[in-house]
Order: sequence, then C-alpha cells, then structure tokens
Amino acid sequence: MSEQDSTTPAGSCDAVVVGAGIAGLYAVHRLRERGLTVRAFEAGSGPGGVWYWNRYPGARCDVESVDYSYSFSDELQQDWDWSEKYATQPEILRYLEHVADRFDLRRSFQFDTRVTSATLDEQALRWTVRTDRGEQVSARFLLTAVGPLSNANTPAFDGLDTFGGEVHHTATWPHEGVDFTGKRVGVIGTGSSGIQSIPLIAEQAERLFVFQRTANYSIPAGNTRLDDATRAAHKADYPERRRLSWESGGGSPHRTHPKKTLDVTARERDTAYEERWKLGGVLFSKTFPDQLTDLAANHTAREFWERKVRAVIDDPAIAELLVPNDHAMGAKRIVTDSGYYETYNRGNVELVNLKADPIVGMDATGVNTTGAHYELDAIVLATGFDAMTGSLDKLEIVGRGGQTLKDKWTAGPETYLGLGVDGFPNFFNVNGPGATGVLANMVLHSELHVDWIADAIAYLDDHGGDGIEAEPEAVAEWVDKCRTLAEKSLLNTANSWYLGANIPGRPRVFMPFAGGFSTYREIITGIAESGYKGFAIR
Ligand code: N01
Repeated sequence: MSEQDSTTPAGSCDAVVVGAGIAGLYAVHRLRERGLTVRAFEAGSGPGGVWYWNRYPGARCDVESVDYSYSFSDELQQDWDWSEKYATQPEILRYLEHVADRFDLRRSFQFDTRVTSATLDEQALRWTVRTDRGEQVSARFLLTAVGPLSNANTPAFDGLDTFGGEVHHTATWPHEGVDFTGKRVGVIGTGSSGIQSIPLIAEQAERLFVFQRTANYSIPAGNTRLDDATRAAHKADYPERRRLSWESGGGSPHRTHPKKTLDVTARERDTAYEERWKLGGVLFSKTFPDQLTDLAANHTAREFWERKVRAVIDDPAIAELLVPNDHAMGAKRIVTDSGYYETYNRGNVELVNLKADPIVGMDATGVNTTGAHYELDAIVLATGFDAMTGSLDKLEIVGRGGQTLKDKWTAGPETYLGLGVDGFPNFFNVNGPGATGVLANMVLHSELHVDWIADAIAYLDDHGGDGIEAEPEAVAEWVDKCRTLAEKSLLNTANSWYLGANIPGRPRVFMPFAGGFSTYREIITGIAESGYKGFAIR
C-alpha cells in the first residue's frame, strides 16, 4: 500500500483518524507504520488535543510528566527532558508538537477541519467521511480519537449573552492569554480547571469571586522542578517504571499499601496517609486498595484530608464551605493544586456558596444570584465538559440501517470492550465509554487502544476479512459487566461527569470501565489472543 498524506486529493484510504491529540497522533503513527494509508482531521490549527485548547492559567497535568508521556519509542523518552514533576500545558503542548514533527505526523493531518459525518456503506463495509470543508473521503476503518473531555460545557445561564464584559471558558482559552490586572473577575466552577486557575487569577485580578456549587477534594500537587540527576534516574528507570505502570490499576508506577485501610492501626494509617500526602497528587485517594470501594475506609482518608485542609484556611466559616459534604473522596475526580485553599486567605478573594445562593443569571454588569448582584469585568467558565460522548455526538456517525450512534446510545453508551459497537463495523472509538481511559494515564491508555486496533486490523487482513464488528450479545455482556463493577465502587455514587450527571438530560450511566487499567488490558489482550471472541469477522 502506498503512503497517502493530506496533500493527496480526497478519495480512498485505509483509515480515517479524527483528532490530533495524544491518541490521534499515535494512531496515525502506528497505522502508517503498519503500511496503511491514513487521512486525519483535526478541528484545531495544530496538534495537541486537550493540550492545544486548554490554555487557562495554571493548566498542568496531574500525572507525573515522566509517566504522562509515550512509551512506544525509547529514543523519544530518552531524548525528551521534562522540566517539572507535573508539566504545564505549554510544556506538554511542546512535547506533542515535537512528537508530531519527529515522526512526521503532520503530513497526514488536515488541521482547521472538523469532521461532520461518517456514514457506513453496508455493502462495501466502508465509511464515507465528510468534513466542514466539503471533503469526502472513503475509508475502510474509522478511528475517532476525539477526546473524552473535549466538548466544553457552557451552562444555559439566563442572560449570559447580555453580559458586557469578557467571557472565557477554560477549555477554549485565548491563545494570546488574558490579562486580568485591575479587573473584577468571577470564576464559575471548582473542578480541576477552576481549582488550577483560581490561585493564579487571584494573584492578578483586583477582585475575584469564586462561584462554587459543589466543594471538591484537592490535594497539594507537591510540584517540583526536575534537576539533571532526577531526570537521569527517571530515564535509567524507564523499563521498570513502565512495567509497573502497565501492571497497575491506573497506569502509573504507583503501588497501594499492601493492606486494607481498616486492617492496620490508626497510627499506621496516618503514617501511610502522611507519606502519600508528602508525595503529593491525586494518588492520595489510592493510598489503600479499598479506598474507593469501602465507605468507612474512604472516611479515614477524608478525615485526614480535612485536618490538613482546614489547617491552612484562616476563616473556619470559609473552610466549612470548602469541605465537601455530599460525596466520598475520589467519587468525583479529585484535583491537585498549588496553593488553592490558601487563596481564600487573600483579601481580594470571595467565595460565593451557590448551594445557598444559586445563580439566577447574568446581566450587562455581572452575575445575579438569588441574594446578590456581583459586578464583574470578566467571567471565567470553569464549567467542564459534556464528557465521554459529547464530542462523538457532534459527529453524525451513521451505522447499519441508517442508525446514528447518538440514537443508539440514547439510554447511555453501550460498547464491547469500549472498542466495538454492534451495527458499526470497522469503527473504533479510542479512550471512550466502556474503557478504563479517563480513570487511567491517558497516554498509556491511548497506546493500549491504538495497538489493539492496529493488531485487529492486521488480524483481519491476515484472515482475509473485510470487517470486524462487535456482536450484540458481547455488547450486552460487557455493558452488564461495566455496570456491576461500577455498582461495587464509590465512583458510582457522586453526581460526576463519569455518569453524565453534570449535563441536564443525559442518562445517568457510569461510563468508564471501573475494573482497573491492568485488568482491562488483560481482558482486551485476551480477547485479541482468542481470535477476537465476541466480534464477528466477515
Ligand atoms: O470540569 P468539572 P473541569 N452552575 O466538571 C461547576 C480533567 N482535567 O473542567 O460539581 C454552577 O470537574 C461544577 O459544579 P458541580 C479531569 O479529569 C484534568 O474542572 O456540577 N456551577 C464544577 O464545580 C477533570 O475531572 C486536569 O456542582 C456549575 C465545575 O463547574 C475533568 O477534566 C485539568 C454549573 C466543573 O467541574 C473536568 O474538569 C483540568 C452551573 N450551571 C481538567 N455547571 C489536570 O490534568 C457546572 N458547574 C489537572
């Protein structure tokens, strides 16, 4: 097969890849390496995916940079130097641009182009992909790598469009940055994006109002600059680090305490929590193996956390508002921060408790709650995403019998292994519902998925097949398995984006596979080794 790139006139190719984020970049590399012709489309003007769009102040990854990086090329991981334990958005974007250049990936991508639809030709088992620039491409395989957290959620606030000041969503932040000096700013939302940006906006703004609906659990990141010796040690240790990561529950080389939370003494428990706290970061919620399955165990971590957090907030009344009272620790994705709670000790920062005083809307000069009017020059929407299925819904993916994926998933997404959907042959969604994806290190998860897909395509070719399609029974069984796993976990108990609970009208269904990264990897690898049991090969 001959190589085809974005300069080739639209026509036929083996695979269309949608998205130039971590997964899309690797998909293009891997499929081309396999000798497939690939055309790839990306709505942004360059590679990077979430790291291209989310340029808000303070944006950085909460997985250590040494682990949040591709493992497929040892030369790449040996050559690249991370400057901080948790890399900032600009550094991760530079890394992904480097990857795109190093592996000559840009030539397969057409940027500034949104895929608008993909329609199955049932006879030929090919996908016709259309874009907002009027192209039409016919491909045997369709890979969507559109990102589980890419469709920004702007709540339907009454009068938002009448506000006379600036409005910025954290997920579509201006490339040139925003200067809040001398301004009265309102940040709405206290998830990861809000909690990362609030301390930096507070330093710049004249006045900052934080509109909090639900308090979140955040852990100090413990970020540090990496020196040469640390970097060298990381690089020398990569084989072991990666081995541990592939065998872990979350895709990083972390090991939980060997015993269950309540099987150790209170003193041992506190020592373990203290050690993990000093290391910093989200893994605090995985100090013990049962923290996300046993509410009593979870409560001990929460108590420790609460003591630490209350100790750094000057005003006990503010502390009371910042301590979550409606969900277990980690049931919503916990956050890592740099100085978040201390920000509320500043004289120019005010916390608005939306639980007591909800937003009724905006007008020309600011935000109105039931009890007050907040005069603002700028509003920052840190209001998250229509997660997991939101970006897929924007593509019209039409499978057998003219059924759209959106219609098929009205009651919630249903997949086999997160990799196949009955009625949608030769379609693979990367890092989406039914997979561990969002509960794991997304870089390794992207590699896992893309490698699996590339192997499935090779298997098909080796066996003279035209199509691979999940069987309905296999989908039903997998959906059941995912539901059962979720029901055993505290992850299922909060109103989080994992369940679509943040978006009015979405069915309440826990979407990721909650059985852990290594278990998921073993399952999908086993299915491949079995000759793709549960998939029909035609
Ligand atoms: O979004 P979120 P995010 N009125 O959905 C509030 C990843 N990520 O962008 O909880 C008032 O978590 C909403 O309130 P509530 C990470 O996986 C990673 O912060 O629904 N408030 C909540 O406080 C993360 O989990 C990194 O009551 C409204 C906030 O907006 C995921 O992306 C960095 C509202 C949304 O929080 C999403 O994070 C950033 C309304 N109508 C993101 N609607 C790192 O790697 C929503 N809210 C560190």
